[in-house]
Amino acid sequence: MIQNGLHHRSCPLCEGMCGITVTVEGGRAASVRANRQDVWSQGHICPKGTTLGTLHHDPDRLRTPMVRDGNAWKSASWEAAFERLEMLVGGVRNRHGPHAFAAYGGNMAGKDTTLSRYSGLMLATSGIQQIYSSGTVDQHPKNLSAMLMFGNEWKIPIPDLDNTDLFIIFGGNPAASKGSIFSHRDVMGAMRDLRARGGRVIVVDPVRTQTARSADQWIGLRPGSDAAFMLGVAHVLFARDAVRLRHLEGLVEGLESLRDIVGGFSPQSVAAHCGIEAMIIEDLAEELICTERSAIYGRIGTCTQSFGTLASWMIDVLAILTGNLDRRGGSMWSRPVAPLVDMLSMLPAGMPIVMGKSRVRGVPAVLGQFPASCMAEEIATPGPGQIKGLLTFGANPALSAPDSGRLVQALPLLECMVSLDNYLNETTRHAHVILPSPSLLESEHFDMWSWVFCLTSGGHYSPPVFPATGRPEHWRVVTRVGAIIGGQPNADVEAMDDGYFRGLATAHGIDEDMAIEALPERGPTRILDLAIRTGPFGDRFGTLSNGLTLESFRDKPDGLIIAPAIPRAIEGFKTPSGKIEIAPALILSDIHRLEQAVRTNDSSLVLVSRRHLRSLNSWMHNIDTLVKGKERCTLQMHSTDAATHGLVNGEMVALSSVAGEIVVPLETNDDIRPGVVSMPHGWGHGDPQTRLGVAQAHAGSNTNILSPGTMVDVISGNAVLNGIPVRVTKADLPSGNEFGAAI
Ligand SMILES: Nc1nc2c(c(=O)[nH]1)N[C@H]1C(S)=C(S)[C@@H](COP(=O)(O)OP(=O)(O)OC[C@H]3O[C@@H](n4cnc5c(=O)[nH]c(N)nc54)[C@H](O)[C@@H]3O)O[C@H]1N2
Ligand SMILES: Nc1nc2c(c(=O)[nH]1)N[C@H]1C(S)=C(S)[C@@H](COP(=O)(O)OP(=O)(O)OC[C@H]3O[C@@H](n4cnc5c(=O)[nH]c(N)nc54)[C@H](O)[C@@H]3O)O[C@H]1N2
Ligand code: SF4
Ligand SMILES: [Mo]
Repeated sequence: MIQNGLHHRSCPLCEGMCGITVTVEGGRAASVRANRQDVWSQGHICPKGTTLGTLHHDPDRLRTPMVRDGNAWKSASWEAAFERLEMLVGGVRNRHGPHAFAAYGGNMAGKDTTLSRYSGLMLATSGIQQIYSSGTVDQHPKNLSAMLMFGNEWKIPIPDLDNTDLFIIFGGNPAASKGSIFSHRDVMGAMRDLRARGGRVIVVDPVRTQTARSADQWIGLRPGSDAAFMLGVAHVLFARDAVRLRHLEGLVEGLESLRDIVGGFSPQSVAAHCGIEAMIIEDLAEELICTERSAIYGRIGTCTQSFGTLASWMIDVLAILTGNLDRRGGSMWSRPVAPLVDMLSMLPAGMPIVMGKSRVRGVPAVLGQFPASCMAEEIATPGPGQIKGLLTFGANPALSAPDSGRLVQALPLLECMVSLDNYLNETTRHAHVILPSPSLLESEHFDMWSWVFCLTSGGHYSPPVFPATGRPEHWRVVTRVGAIIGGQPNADVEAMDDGYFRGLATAHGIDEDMAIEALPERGPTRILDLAIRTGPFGDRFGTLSNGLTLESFRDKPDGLIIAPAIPRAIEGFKTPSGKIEIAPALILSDIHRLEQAVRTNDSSLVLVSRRHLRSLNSWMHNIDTLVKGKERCTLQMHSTDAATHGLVNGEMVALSSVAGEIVVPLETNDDIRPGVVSMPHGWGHGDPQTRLGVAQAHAGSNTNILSPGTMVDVISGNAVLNGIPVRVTKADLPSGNEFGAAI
């Protein structure tokens, strides 16, 4: 039954976790508005959140499974779709053995609540060993540095913006992204508050973004030079004898090794590589020394670049050297109410951090994942071990992954591709079977991921607004897909779910029989309840009085705030020394590559990426209100560079790299460092085989055709999407160029 009236929930689209109200009239979501009563967001919202109703009613959103015969798609019953999948999987397993399948999980795999809880079970039962994800096109370097420094890939320090005196952002633009690996109700508002109380904000970014324009200082460094920049800052701290571990004294291992490394990176020696005056580095160090509390934050610009792991590491190194880690007003660790992430690490216990070798390129899987940029070659290169079957879930690598031109050529070679996705888009059009999730308004939601990145412990349980009728429960679909790929098509999914739940309970020191008796109803809700009950504020199944259960959130439609973050170093670290490892050997092994780069000083024109408030990676471009208006998929270039190249604002230009070439409108602008150009990712919706009516009319160009698969951050394997050497010419000139790129 669809209930007309006002439904309170939280928006799942980004880490802002805004409280919203959905007004349902006549069975339709008539409007979505900010919920001023929401205890977390207090009325904050952005244009994307207001479109959740439009998204639900989008006629292109898939409501039934789809199966493909040649180029013809037809809607199928769930049983028919599973049968087709079973047949295709059987063929792949017979011809190529049980290990010919790979999986690629994307951004929506974390936000589709059921998928986020069941993808671990699905992957485990599928027996898939080659796991890829958008993680290696995103935060993998930060996962690696957190694992090596603090013993847990998700133990990522979060800036305590509300209590700091100095906020420094490297490579993040919360004005567009709303914050990432940093959940805050309103980052820009908190920056204003900080400045109003006499604090300072510094933004380090090759582009003078809206965030940079709202700061006290913009440092427009060269892309990829953050690690050298921060080593220069650390050099000054050591040289002035200003390293102050404060409360971390005795908890840090490797300080002497760090001191030795840092000695080689004086501000003068790195300034040319960073493309700024040495004095800027010295002044920043000075400001860190003189400021009581500082919070340093790095995001996608520090990860998806040539020295992603070194830059991610140095952010936390500077926090340690100034005594600002694990301290109010510095950077702290969260205490999520429902810490599912601890349960579902991609790296099973006991597995080495770096393991195996990819077949074609010979690179290791880091933290259990092969680099996304390897996937095209693993599909396209014949020989034993070639990928013949692919499972994608909540991902659109045809637009989002590096070298996407090659990937799109490789996908048709697959003998079986199944996608858990809600659209027939640039990736899923290559699938043989697409299995849709319920819409976001047909799903329950509790943002287990975003609270992990939040220095407030709290929660918000949102029951579905609309019933997901005429389909099996989503968890059954996800579990069954894993079983089919694993060669057990007739497996009992209920028994699998019970087994999974028992395993999770045991892992948390809870008696499994007692847990299953207490929570007999199968599905994602009981996993959430288990996570809350075994979390830091949980009731441990009645053992702790006043502890939380899911019930505590059910009658709190405006959410529940529990507590602020507290220092956690005292809990210890699962590192080899049991302390914070400030100079992990694996990270130091990459210093030599940085030293070489610092000496080389490349002066090519380079491409970086950007985001926009009204867009979400590749997939919200099918909503008219978000794409209408001024063209957003443009190449931004400094006006002096445009003049040098003989180009004018608004004209079409050909943009090429070693990987390929695209044509895009030019937008000149003086808020970008000369020598750097910027493009948004996620566009390029021109493929007529997709079913995205609105997006096709606002197609744009796919910047990832230009991201070479060979450009990776060496130790993490993460894609380099920023700092790509490119050439820009008038679009009507012959396209052959020094890179030998093909269109
Ligand atoms: N050049 C460049 N490339 C980038 C980036 C960049 O900055 N520059 N950023 C990178 C980053 S940080 C990321 S995270 C990746 C994202 O990479 P991906 O995760 O591969 O891409 P998305 O566009 O987020 O795709 C989400 C998919 O989920 C589907 N979907 C929507 N709703 C649902 C749902 O409810 N359930 C399911 N199962 N699916 C749903 C959509 O149709 C879409 O196919 O892109 C990366 N690519
Ligand atoms: N509206 C909106 N919100 C989103 C998303 C979205 O697509 N749209 N995507 C979500 C996802 S998946 C993610 S991961 C987050 C990302 O969140 P953010 O990291 O805040 O996202 P961006 O806006 O891409 O900001 C990256 C910045 O890094 C800069 N940069 C590029 N190269 C370098 C470099 O070498 N060094 C430095 N210091 N800076 C550099 C770019 O110029 C850009 O301003 O956003 C999330 N939120
Ligand atoms: S800021 Fe993020 S959570 Fe808030 S409405 Fe926008 S997309 Fe949703
Ligand atoms: Mo991301």
